[in-house]
Amino acid sequence: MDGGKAMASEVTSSEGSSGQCIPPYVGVGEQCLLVGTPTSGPCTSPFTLVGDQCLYFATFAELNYAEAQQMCHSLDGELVVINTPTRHKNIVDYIHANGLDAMDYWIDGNDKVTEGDWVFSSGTSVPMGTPFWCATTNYQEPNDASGDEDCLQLKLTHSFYMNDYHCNYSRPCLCEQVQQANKTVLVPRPRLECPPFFVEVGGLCLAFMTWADQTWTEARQSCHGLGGELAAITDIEHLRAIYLYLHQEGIASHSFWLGGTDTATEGIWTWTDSTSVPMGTPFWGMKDTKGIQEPAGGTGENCLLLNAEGYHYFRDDVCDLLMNPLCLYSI
Ligand SMILES: [Ca+2]
Ligand SMILES: [Ca+2]
Ligand SMILES: [Ca+2]
Repeated sequence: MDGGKAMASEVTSSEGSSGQCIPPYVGVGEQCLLVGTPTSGPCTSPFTLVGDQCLYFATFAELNYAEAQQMCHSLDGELVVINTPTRHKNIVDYIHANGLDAMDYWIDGNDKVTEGDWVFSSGTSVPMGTPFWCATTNYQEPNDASGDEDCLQLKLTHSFYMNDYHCNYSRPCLCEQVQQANKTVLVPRPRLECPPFFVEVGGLCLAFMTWADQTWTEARQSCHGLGGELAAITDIEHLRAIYLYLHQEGIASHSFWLGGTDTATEGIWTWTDSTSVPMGTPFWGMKDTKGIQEPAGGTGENCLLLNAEGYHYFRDDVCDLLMNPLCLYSI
């Protein structure tokens, strides 16, 4: 794994209460580091050079296809495009050489629009047949099993040949750093101002950690691990931008912790920096249609949730519930 080293500026310790590193960080010696961070070369952290591609193996994450795409976007990447036999071979060799061979990986390609018409997210065609797709003497993938396999993966039990699979199943994924126009030349695109795992939404750098189901306190630690903080949303335009982004990226079934709490004084909602949480409409959702508005949970509900079931309005909920962190990186 490229030595497992990280650039000094990228070293961010992120230990949970158990003393273990919080994904995407992994333990290297006594430190928690981003995996595969290259010390040099054309790839930007946390991508690693594999053949002529800069790749990131998100081995820690169990994500459906849309979630996997969103994670890659948060790294200024996409799910990896495997469009030549050499790239396929390079990746499979790397998987075996680095002990990454215990799982399936989502890769770019789907036939959602027209059954049997496999396209990359760029719209170009996925190569069919040998030596890409799995085949036995009896059958060949893609087989659209159960009439419901529209997303592309490299499958462990198919020896990392291509397989069509159920888009809603949770699997790790393989991201590729998006390069400049000529994809055969490794010139990294200049990074947006947001660091890895953060994506620009409404002018903010936000990390939607769909792979972490955590209490509010654990979620805060995870945000700290990425160099951020549980998000404070004070501009209603930002809430609108988040709402649109969740639907655009297909992750609107997720609920996210924000940094608001009234644990210190019941009814007095503050962000983690002690500034006030805006109250009322249009931030907080309705509890019912008889005039009761959130927050309505009293002393039993002291943490601020963007609840999918509540259409991502502000709602108070039980701090020990397991939800996804929504982190903000302050530039
Ligand atoms: Ca299909
Ligand atoms: Ca299949
Ligand atoms: Ca409360």
